[in-house]
Amino acid sequence: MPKKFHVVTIFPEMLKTYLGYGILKRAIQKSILSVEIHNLRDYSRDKHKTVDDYPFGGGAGMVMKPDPFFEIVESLWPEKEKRKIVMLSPRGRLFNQDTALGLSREEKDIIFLCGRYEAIDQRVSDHLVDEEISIGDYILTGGELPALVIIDAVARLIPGVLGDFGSTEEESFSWGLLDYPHYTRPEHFQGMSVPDVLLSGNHSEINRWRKKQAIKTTLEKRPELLDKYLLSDKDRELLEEIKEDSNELDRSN
Ligand code: 4FV
Repeated sequence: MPKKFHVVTIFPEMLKTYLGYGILKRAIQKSILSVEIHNLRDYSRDKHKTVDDYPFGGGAGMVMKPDPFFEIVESLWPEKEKRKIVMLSPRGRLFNQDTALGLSREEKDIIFLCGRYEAIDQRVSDHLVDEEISIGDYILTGGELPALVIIDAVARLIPGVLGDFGSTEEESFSWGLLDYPHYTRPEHFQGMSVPDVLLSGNHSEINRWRKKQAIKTTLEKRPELLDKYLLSDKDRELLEEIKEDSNELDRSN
């Protein structure tokens, strides 16, 4: 059974474009993934297919009307137990790789409600939405990009999607840490070379170097992630080495 996403938007073409390329396009062609896009305007009952109106209480901008959202959900996904309705909004739970993993294991169809204008009428969130998700603390012009970000991050965790484009197994090697440095040909470029260990063919040494680099990079750039990361004894050994290396560096400077 393909992993089923639905996206409710007033700009369907915007999504079709992004989904028509690369790994996502291939996963959809191989029916590992299905993304159905629905135009909210088709569920607006007035002859002008209006989906927004002036805010009660005044104020700038327009608010999206509740009725087209209730109309599409009640007509396409009446069974609550078979659907998970996700509204993209800056008020939502902050999206991260763990959220992506959770959604990749979700059995229900995942339905994204994409807002435009100032906001969506609060009654949609109060009575229809199962979860609000934010992709970050900034304000966008619409929920379409957040929906694509989530579909992209979740899709690559579905077995068979990445195929030989990389593997999430390998990724889980340093799940929760920042990635280690990657190199490819040419070996020598403008006087810049590649760390010898990567040319050694010694895979346990290569894995050790990669894990050390992942811990070092995380310590330098996102130390708060390291606090959350469960260090093994071997990792603790690498962390000590990293600290010694930097003390040596300080001493030598
Ligand atoms: C957003 C975010 C976001 C708010 C009003 C769309 C905009 C406009 N969604 N993560 N950050 N949404 O900024 O998810 O309708």
